Amino acid sequence: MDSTTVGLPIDHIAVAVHDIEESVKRYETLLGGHVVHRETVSDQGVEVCFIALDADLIELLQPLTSDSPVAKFLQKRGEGLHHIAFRVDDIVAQFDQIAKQGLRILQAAPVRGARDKMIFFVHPSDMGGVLVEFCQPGK
Ligand code: CMX
Repeated sequence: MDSTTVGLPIDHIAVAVHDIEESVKRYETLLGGHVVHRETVSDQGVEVCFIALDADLIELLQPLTSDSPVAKFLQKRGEGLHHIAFRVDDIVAQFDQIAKQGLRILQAAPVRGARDKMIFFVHPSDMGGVLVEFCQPGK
């Protein structure tokens, strides 16, 4: 491993948008990205679309209902960076480690998210204003 490669890898960066179709066009036309996955994640109240750009993934999030967390975010702050997701090998170990540090975790235990990953979120007020997701890829 390169000695400069330390810490958890970023799995994806998520952007909250009003209109996923419009945003997809922007990422495809201006940045050369292409759609690799679309899904409705009802438990999180979002329609998601993953766009591959080189080796990185952008997740576009469009709210399904007006009372979902992403709808609330859009009402308050408008479109923009919503969260950064870090990939881990063992989501339960990561959950326990973060819980031990007393950070505000938004789920009682890891839950199933998009692409069959197990995920949990840490509140932005405990992470310097950035909503952070940890995710473990599905088998
Ligand atoms: N990034 C940074 N700050 C955020 C934020 C975000 N995504 N969402 C909310 N905040 C800030 C608000 O601006 C507000 O700050 P101030 O107190 O300074 O005004 C504060 O957090 C509280 O915000 P709120 O509007 O009162 O919202 P809630 O506390 O009710 O909810 C949060 C915030 C993070 C707990 C909620 O959005 C949540 O549970 N998020 C996790 C789930 C989620 O976002 N799911 C969608 C994506 C799922 C997926 O990728 O599949």
